Amino acid sequence: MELLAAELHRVQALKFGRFTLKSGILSPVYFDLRVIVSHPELLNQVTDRLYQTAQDAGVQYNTVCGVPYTALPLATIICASHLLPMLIRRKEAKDYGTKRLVEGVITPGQTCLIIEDVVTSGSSVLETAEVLRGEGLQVTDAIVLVDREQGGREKLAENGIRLHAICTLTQLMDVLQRLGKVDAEMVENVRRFIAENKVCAPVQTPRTALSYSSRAALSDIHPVAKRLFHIMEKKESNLCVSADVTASAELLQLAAELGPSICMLKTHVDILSDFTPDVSSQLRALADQHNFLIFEDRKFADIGNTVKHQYEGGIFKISSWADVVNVHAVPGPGVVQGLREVGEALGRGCLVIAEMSSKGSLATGGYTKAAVALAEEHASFVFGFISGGKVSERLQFLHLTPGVQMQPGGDSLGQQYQTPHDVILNQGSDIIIVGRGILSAKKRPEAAETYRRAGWEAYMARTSGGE
Ligand code: 5BU
Repeated sequence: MELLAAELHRVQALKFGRFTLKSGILSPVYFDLRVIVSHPELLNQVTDRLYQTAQDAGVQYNTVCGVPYTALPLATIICASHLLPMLIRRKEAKDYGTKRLVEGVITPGQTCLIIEDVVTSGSSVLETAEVLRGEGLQVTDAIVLVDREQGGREKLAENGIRLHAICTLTQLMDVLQRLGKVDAEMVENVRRFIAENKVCAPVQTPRTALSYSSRAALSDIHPVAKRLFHIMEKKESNLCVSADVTASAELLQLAAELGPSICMLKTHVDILSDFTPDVSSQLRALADQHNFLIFEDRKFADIGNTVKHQYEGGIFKISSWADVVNVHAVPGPGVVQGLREVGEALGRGCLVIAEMSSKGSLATGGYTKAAVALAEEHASFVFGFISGGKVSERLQFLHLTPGVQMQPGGDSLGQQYQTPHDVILNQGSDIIIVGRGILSAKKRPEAAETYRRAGWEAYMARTSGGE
């Protein structure tokens, strides 16, 4: 420990002074472990200790992944020395396109050990864990060189990850003081800094910090989800407008005017008083022109054979123009299977209603859990949920939330509203569905832009939680 501390100090992998951290707080100590690649003996020493720490803790794992970028060489050395298969996580935030998020052979169900240099709040480790979990791997443990003791251990524990550190910042300071490398005043400064700057981890972290485009690149992503994630990122919009109007001309006007601001338009085609097949073709053309998806909020809830006809036939022929429909879980798997027989070949997708925004809704608790299980069992056709917030850990699933207005509240018939900020940032949902909040505004395009910006800002705040 003394040798390691002295070496880290000698190569200036830790520095003392006044440093502004990424979070904006002023710290008396700063770690820059990138330099250790220039000191091969130290590099070997660090990687030996990391490996040994995992061994001593009895951690069971099949593969190893370093948090990019500093820990990449650390993981590489550990894997090469101990003949362990490694995985590499890509960090680029955008433009994944066809690139994979994780390189190497992934065997779903296997356990991957995470290696990191320094843990502060734990969010970097968590982000890598989310990606690995999204690929079907288990993540149970992370090994780090230094734990800065600022809440990372607790935050990781809440997310099912045990943190094992070679040393804590406090231990490191004690050793450096014994070695005469730092004085008592500096030790006290750092002690006070640690005590005063615990990053308060929320009790639960329901949201994902992963970007929409990163999620589009996950394996097993549903083609409709992939398209939607790309549209959202491109248009900087997680807004779905609920076009609850009764005249076809008004519906088409809404689609044309709000098209540039939205990622999706939600319809209730059966409330139109003057529907003709021409309306759906014109709507389809507008969706293609403005690059948004059409979601017919039909809430299918019958036996498979009946919903199949309701989806494909009648006067509305929903499957011929709607990219997305939704189902109640009440009938059991048959409702999804029936729709899938029609929709899958057409490249359509389906959402399961896991929760409802209305007061007294029965879609709670055990029902919600069963709805999530139904979606998971039919992920070849289902790509997400209607819910008040995040209900599934599967990152490939989207969560869409209705009952959104700028002010919390409700209407006289039981509708209940949350704000865009609540829905995206606190509840961990992906898309806000807004009807009257926009429809009742004098200038609908401006109101839509206001909601688009609010939803996007909440998303940006959610994804920028780096260390
Ligand atoms: P509003 O005007 O923003 O309250 O409209 C909400 C829309 O979302 C409306 O079309 C409802 O039918 C739809 N909705 C909902 O409000 N709550 C739900 O749980 C579900 C759908 Br599912």
